[in-house]
Amino acid sequence: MGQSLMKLFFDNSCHKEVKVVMLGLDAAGKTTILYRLHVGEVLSTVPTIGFNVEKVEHKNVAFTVWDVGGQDKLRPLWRQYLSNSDALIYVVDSMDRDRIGAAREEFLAIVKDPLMLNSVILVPANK
Ligand SMILES: Nc1nc2c(ncn2[C@@H]2O[C@H](COP(=O)(O)OP(=O)(O)O)[C@@H](O)[C@H]2O)c(=O)[nH]1
Ligand SMILES: [Mg+2]
Repeated sequence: MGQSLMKLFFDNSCHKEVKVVMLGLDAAGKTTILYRLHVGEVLSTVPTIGFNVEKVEHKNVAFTVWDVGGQDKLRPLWRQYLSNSDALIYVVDSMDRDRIGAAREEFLAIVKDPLMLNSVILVPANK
């Protein structure tokens, strides 16, 4: 999946520095994906309070990836991370059928935001 993410960004961006924001409900797999991209392995994770941020270098492009906590009380803070972002990775846990509606609502709210106007959007169905 890492390779396909990189390909998407290369096809859509001519920046040398790319800001990527990763959102999605808690436990969707955002932090797992971040560290899979950053260190190339799956690490064990704990629920993210606040955010994790890592730089991922690939072919002279520096991706700064912001992984933002997804618990319901943290979701109102998501839009604060959107300014100057080039891409949104909205991670969905495709096995979490009970919350697929909530994941959809949060996604629709975030993509309506004017700060998203110039952003590439990727929605991986995880797990
Ligand atoms: N089976 C499976 N488990 C996953 C996958 N991605 C993440 N997880 C597990 O789901 C839980 C939540 O993952 P985490 O990355 O912390 O989710 P986050 O809250 O979105 O950051 C952890 O126990 C992960 O090991 C996946 O692709 N498949
Ligand atoms: Mg997390």
